[in-house]
Amino acid sequence: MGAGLVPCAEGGARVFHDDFDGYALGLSKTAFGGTWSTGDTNVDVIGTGLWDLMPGNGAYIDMEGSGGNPVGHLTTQTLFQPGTYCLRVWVAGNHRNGEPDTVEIQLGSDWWIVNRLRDDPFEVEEMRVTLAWPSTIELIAGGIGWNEAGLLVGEVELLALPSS
Ligand SMILES: [Ca+2]
Ligand SMILES: [Ca+2]
Ligand SMILES: [Ca+2]
Repeated sequence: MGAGLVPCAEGGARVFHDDFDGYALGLSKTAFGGTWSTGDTNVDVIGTGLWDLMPGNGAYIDMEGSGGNPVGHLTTQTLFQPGTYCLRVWVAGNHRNGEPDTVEIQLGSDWWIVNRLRDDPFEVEEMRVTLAWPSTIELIAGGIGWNEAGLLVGEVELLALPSS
């Protein structure tokens, strides 16, 4: 089940961060320099100079890619070890149409579904997660009517929290 939005404690050591600015812009991207895998899906890396729907955010992800199987599914290639974490993901509306897109965020046995309206700016979602076994972060496009215009993901951050 979804763990719900339990606010994270302040502090913690950053163990993962990606603002997507380090990748070349392009449509139907499947290669992320060993940081993410996309399975048999693709996503778009857009931003300054290519479909810049949210100026001022460098590069970011359109979770519905282009052509092929554009229902994006990003998985970190890093396994995070058992412990307590704060996962933060910045998500914005698709900025193109009014269809109800979502992105499902998973870490270990916890998951939650993020909704955004078309014109919503990047806003952070955060969740405190305790991992019982090594796990990846996964971001999965969802909603109705996959039309190659998905929610936008601007940044992902994982903080390791002190065990209490
Ligand atoms: Ca960025
Ligand atoms: Ca797209
Ligand atoms: Ca869509």
